[in-house]
Amino acid sequence: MTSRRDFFKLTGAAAAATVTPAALARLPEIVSMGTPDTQPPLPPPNGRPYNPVVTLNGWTLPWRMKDGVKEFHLVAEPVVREIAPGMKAHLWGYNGQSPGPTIEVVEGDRVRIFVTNRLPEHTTIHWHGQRLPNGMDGVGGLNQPHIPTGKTFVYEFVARRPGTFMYHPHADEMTQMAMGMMGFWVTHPKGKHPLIETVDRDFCFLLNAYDIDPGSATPMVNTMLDFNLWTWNSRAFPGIDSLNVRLNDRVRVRIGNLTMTNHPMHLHGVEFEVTGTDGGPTPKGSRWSEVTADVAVGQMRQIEFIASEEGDWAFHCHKSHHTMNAMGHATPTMIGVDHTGIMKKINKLVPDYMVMGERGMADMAEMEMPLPDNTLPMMTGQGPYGPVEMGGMFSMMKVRREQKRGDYSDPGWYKHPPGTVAREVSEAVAEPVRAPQAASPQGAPGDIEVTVRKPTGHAGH
Ligand SMILES: [Cu+2]
Repeated sequence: MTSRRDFFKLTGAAAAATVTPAALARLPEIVSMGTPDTQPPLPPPNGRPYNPVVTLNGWTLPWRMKDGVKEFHLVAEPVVREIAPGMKAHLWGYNGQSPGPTIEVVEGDRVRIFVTNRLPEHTTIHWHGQRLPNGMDGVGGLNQPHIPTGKTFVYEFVARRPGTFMYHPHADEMTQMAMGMMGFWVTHPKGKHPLIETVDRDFCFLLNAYDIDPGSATPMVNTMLDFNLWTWNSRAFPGIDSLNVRLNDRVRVRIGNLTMTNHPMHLHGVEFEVTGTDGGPTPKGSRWSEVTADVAVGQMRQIEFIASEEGDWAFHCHKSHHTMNAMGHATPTMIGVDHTGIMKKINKLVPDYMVMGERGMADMAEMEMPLPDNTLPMMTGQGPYGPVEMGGMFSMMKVRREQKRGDYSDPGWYKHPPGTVAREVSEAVAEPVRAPQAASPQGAPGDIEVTVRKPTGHAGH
């Protein structure tokens, strides 16, 4: 985190010219985060008690208590965000990162949020899902004038109902969200709530997506649907931290979707229930067990379960192209196409040329292919048994007997008890018994070879 002295250094002459020292003291200190690592939960130093959340590859914004009001200071600004080791993106965010810090308050708290705009264009903040006075809702032009570059606005309201919320601009929205401006908001219940369980671990993250050309660093902001980086809190696998829990912990995971498509979120190992949406906790009679919950555009879901099975359990979006990183979308399906003849001819002209995907795409996770600078491999990550062949919206929940209460550190790979891992068998495999071959439509008996080639170019996901 930057210190107060750093803050004065960062604000520079321009800010000092427009804001007097006395006015600066009236605003809460700006706290900034310099790393994309998951920060430990922030226990409340004052106010009503609660069990804090852990933001995946993120952090919670500290506040200042002033005359019984929780005061926060968000700074909208350009940031450099590491999407995964090997790739940094030039995004817009808040207080040094994208997404911005998580804001945690308690039902009934009066909150005052100062928003300083250090972007090259105007902005606002909309507090998604909150009950608040209309003039605090943050739709630029409709509820308030936009916050011009260099200016600070203040929002103030009471966090009236407990739940899972988010914040994002409602000004030049397509650009500003495509650049990474968003953050999580959790309002904890005051005291015991009949529909809200006390949990041992409470994780949160936002689903977001970028369109960044291989070899570049700035998202293309006019992209409507054809994004190529699918991220949780602006991180792609293997840059997404695992959710580390203790065996038999009650676990809550809160997920919000600020991409332009839906994400069926799938957890291996245990069943869960959806216990809340951005509308609040769900009635108990409406809950059922499932292992995949769709989070549609602009929606939030909180899922809950008992982590009763040890191991490293995959947790991912079930759209398989969302567990991949940037790739040429125009790659045709090459499975089953024999390139032997043509490769000899091409290699005479281009010695290093290789064909991708002849036996499926798994080769790509192992191939030592030169990539443009600042580009993630399409499928990557190493597990204890080899390449994981994933990217994008993929992580793991690591459930361990020996994980300490309150310890969120990565316990390493699961050590499977002997005899509990799928393994090779040595017996010979017999040929299958097939029905007699039918004649082809032309009347000639024998194999019917079908070559499928997907059309290149497409719209929509
Ligand atoms: Cu998805």
